[in-house]
Amino acid sequence: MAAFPPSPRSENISGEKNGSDLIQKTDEIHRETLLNLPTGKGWMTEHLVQYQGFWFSPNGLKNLMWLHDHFNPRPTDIFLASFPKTGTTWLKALVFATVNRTRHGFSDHPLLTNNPHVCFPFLDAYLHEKDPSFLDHDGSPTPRLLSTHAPYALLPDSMTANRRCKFVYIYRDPKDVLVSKWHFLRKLRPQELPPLSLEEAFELFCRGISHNGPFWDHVLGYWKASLELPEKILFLKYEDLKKEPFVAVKRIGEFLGFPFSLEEEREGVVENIVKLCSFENLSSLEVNRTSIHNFSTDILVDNRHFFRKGIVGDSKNYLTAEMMKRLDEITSHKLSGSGLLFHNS
Ligand code: PAP
Repeated sequence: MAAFPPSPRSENISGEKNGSDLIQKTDEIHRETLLNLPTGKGWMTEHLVQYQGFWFSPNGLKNLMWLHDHFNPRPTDIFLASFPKTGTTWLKALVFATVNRTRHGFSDHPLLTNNPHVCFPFLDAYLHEKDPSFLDHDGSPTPRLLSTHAPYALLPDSMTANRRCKFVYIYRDPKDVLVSKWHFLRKLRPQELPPLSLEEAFELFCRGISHNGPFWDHVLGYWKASLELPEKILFLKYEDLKKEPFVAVKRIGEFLGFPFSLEEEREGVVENIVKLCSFENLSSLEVNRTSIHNFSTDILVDNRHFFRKGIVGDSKNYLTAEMMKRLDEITSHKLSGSGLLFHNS
């Protein structure tokens, strides 16, 4: 599917060396698209823009355009896809630890001194500021682990049509997603903008005006693709990971082509991964309590903000019964007939 208007950028600029030239030219090419889009109220920026039914921050959409223009997936790439605040940080840690378990010992593991977002970079938060060739020359071991919040329908064909690249997707009860997102973005919202109340955030979320939203369309896009391509997309639920993390880790290993041997299971390797990546462990590490993650020049996040409570059902402490009911109704309506359920039990 052609998600973005064709542009001559790849042919014209691929030979140029200077990253800022590349950025400027891509900006010029896409400026018209960006200027003419519908806008809605932003959570962290003044507004979000709507493109092909989905909402993005203006820079978020530019990043997606960059992905289309410059990203060359490798057949061995592993992508983690998610709607924001559905468990990305946790799943990054679990996948990184699973795939690289023969490279790193548990006593001096990279996840003990690096936030999971460092070990497993975001595609969408880097490209528009950098010479994209950094992805091809970063020396990262195979398989590359890369993540995206982009909706499935707007990913470049090179990522979706390549049968060998694998995706792991995580979803979560939207009531908890909304509350998690509101807490998180409230901390990142610039002081120049008036605060965003939970009631306002709720209305925006229900109307789908949320980064990479509507939430339900995002989930359904990956859900349908996972039904069509079960060997390419593993569909996971945050609540299931909380309930049975050992089962989830074994499934992840099997799906990605790194199955756990009986010997590894006997030696407790799965347990060690689950323990290493647990909320209690990750959130107590020095790096996740005191350091800052630099996604781009305009997005700096205290690592501790990625670890709030990490529990199921916290939304009931913030949303009224009426709000919960309305969100549940939207969810049942949107997902009816899809075969996807959101029960937490
Ligand atoms: P992102 O989109 O900004 O990367 P993401 O990691 O998807 O955020 O979601 C953050 C949520 O996952 C937080 O949920 P909460 O606000 O309801 O608490 C965060 O606490 C939770 N989380 C982070 N790490 C873990 C973990 N190891 N286990 C369980 N939940 C976790």
